[in-house]
Formats: sequence, structure tokens, C-alpha cells
Amino acid sequence: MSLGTAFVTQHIRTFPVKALIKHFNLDVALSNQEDPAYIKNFPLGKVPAFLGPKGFKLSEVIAVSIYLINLADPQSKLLGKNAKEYAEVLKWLSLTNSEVLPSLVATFKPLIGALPYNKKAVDEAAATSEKLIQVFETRLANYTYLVGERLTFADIFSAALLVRGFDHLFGSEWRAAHPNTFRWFNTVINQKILHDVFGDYTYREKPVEFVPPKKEKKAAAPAAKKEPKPKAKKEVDEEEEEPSAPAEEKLKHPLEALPRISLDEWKKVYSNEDTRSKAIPWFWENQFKPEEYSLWKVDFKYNDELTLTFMSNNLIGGFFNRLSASTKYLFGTLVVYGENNNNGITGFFLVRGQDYAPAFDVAPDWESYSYTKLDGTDPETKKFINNMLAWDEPVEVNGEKREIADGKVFK
Ligand SMILES: N[C@@H](CCC(=O)N[C@@H](CS)C(=O)NCC(=O)O)C(=O)O
Repeated sequence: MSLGTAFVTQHIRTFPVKALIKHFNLDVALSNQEDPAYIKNFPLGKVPAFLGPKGFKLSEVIAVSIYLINLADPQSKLLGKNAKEYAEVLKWLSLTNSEVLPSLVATFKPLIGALPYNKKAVDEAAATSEKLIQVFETRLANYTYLVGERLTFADIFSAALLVRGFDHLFGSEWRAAHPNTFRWFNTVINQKILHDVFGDYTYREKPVEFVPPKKEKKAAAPAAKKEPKPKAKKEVDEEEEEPSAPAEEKLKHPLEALPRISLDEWKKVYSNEDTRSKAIPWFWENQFKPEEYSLWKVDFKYNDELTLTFMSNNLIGGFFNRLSASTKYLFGTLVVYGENNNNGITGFFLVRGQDYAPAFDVAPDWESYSYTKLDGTDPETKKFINNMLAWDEPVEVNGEKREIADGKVFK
């Protein structure tokens, strides 16, 4: 008989549960937050959650995990070998779940634009994370694992949740400064139980950086409080002006070397003409020349961290602001598909040249997106791009049709 149903998503707290079910080969069905049984039984709308026979329901990841381990093997050493070790396992689970993960989230979400940015709050959260990580660093200086001398669920759970830190914040410098935590994480994330759910883990080089959206130039800067300048050399307020790069540096961009079909005319056509009847045919006839331009599907890597659709759209807006140095080399659209608390970001870009990196790496958050080269002669690809220009059909994501909720055009 089935042991029950676990409700899981791409949220990080559901990974330990997915890992346990697979590891112990438990007869537990997997379902999601759209399941009517989930909606009926879990009013907080949080994952993971578990529904067993006879109406037994459980939420809170620690409770669900311990229940599953006990179902699989009441003697499991994953929970420690005695009462003291069991208590220590619980201590690490609680510390990671209620202290470490929230402070990591409070650090990186504002940086990637998934929460409003406030420098003081981010700095404080980063300091709290560091203090907490030092608890790991100290323990792991003399021990291989968090509890006892063997792998326990404390390691599996904590490493799984720390993935979010490594995804966004823990670049090579951080790893060099936290050798014990890094060594331990790398050991644990490569254990079969976690490898089965995370695959090969790729470390990032640099932490994600916050870049403020570009300030809009003020039409008329209020001059009231300023001393009148002896000689009014310039009309614009000097503080508002961007320092201009030396001429030599301006010519350096590798993409400048390519022969150039400008994007300007296309951008006008797209803004002014009817999309399906005029702009799309124009794009394929006059703009997309495979010798000069390449097409890329662009997807946000952390859709599970998105909440409200308008915030996802703001995230796109921030990314586009930070890409503005590449306006000459790029045109594209990104859309938000789905609904609040269940949405994702996808779209396409036309990129000058055959490589995406030189055009995108001006935005510090460019690595939060994945880039897949598209074949402009493939009818399915054309259909996708045409819809990313017209936004009049649902997008297909993993075989499922998802409505477009919002979107932005980079031009
Ligand atoms: N205290 C709960 C927190 C669970 C939680 O906050 N889960 C997040 C994902 S990690 C969630 O479900 N958020 C609601 C949603 O986005 O649908 C636990 O430890 O299980």
C-alpha cells in the first residue's frame, strides 16, 4: 500500500524530502501545489508537505523528513546512534532551516532583484550568515561531518539548503576563506543521495552583485539649492552625467569588429508596425542574418524563487537596465509565464555575433540566466520566437501550456 503523497516543487526545502524518498525507494507519490488534496489540507500553502493514509497530514520539512526516515528504517543511523546524537542532528536541522537559510535568502534575493534592495539590510543579513557559517567552519575544522564521525541527515539536509548560498554567494574567494565548510559541502553534495537530486554541482566564480537600476536623467534638474556656477559650462547637472570612457576604450568592444547590420531599423519596425502581419515577416527577411546574428533562448535559472508575477517582471526590468551597455548588440524579449507563486521567466534574444557572453556579461546577474543557442531555420524555433514577439499564445514549458502574464522588451 502506498505510504502517502509528498507535495514538492523546485523550492530548496523540498529537496531533502525528494532525496529521502528516492534513497529509501519509498512508495510515496509525488505531487504539487496544484493538487486539490494539497489545497484542501495545507492552508499555509508551504512546501514540503505530506499526506498519509487515513487523513494523516504533516507539514514542516524537519517533521516530514524525520517521519520518512523512520518509516524507511526506524534504526537508521542517519538520525544518529544514540539520544545525544539524535538531539545534535535536530540541532543542525533547526539551525540550518530557521537561521541559515533565511539569512542567506535575505542576502541574495535583494541582490538578484527578487526582493526590494536595501543595502543596510543586505549587509546585516550577510553578517548574520557569516556568523552562522562560522559555526560550521569551527565544527568541521576537527570533524568530517556535523554529528559524530559518520554522515547523518544533519549533513544531507544542511548541504541541500546551503546549495542556495553556493548558487548565488559563495564564489571562489569565499570558498578559499571557508575551507572546512567547502570541503564538507563538496563531500556531501556528491553523496549519491544528494547527487541523485542535484546532479553534478557547478560552483560559481564570483558572488552575484547588486547593480542599481540606471538613474533616469532628469529633464530639468532642480537648481534652487545650488550656488550659481561662475561660468555655466554645461546645461546638465554634472552629478547626473555618466563619466565618459576614453575614446580608445569605447572602440574596444569585440562585437564592434563585426560588419554591421544595425538593430535600429528593426527596433522601429517592431515598435510601430503590427507585430504578426508586418514586424515578424520583416524580422526574418531583413534582420536575422545568421552570419551576423545568433538567436538564443534565455531562461531564468531560479524560477522556484519567484513569487508574485509583477516582481518577476521587475526582475526582468532590472536585468534589462543592467544590460543597457549592450543595447547596440542585443534585441530580445523576456516574458513571465504562469501566476503568482508559480511562474517562470523565458524568452529569446537576437545577439550580434555567434557568442552570447560578450553581449551579456556587462550585467552582473547574467549568470542567473541560461543561454541556449537556437536554430533560426527550425519551424518550432520560429514559432517560439514569433510568440515571444507577439505574446498572443501560451508558452510551452516542459510540455505544459502556460499563459503569459507579463513581459518586457529589450530594445
Ligand atoms: N517552516 C516551513 C517553511 C516552509 C517554506 O517556507 N517553504 C517555502 C519554500 S522553501 C514555500 O513553500 N513557500 C511558499 C510557496 O512559494 O509556495 C518548513 O520548515 O517546512
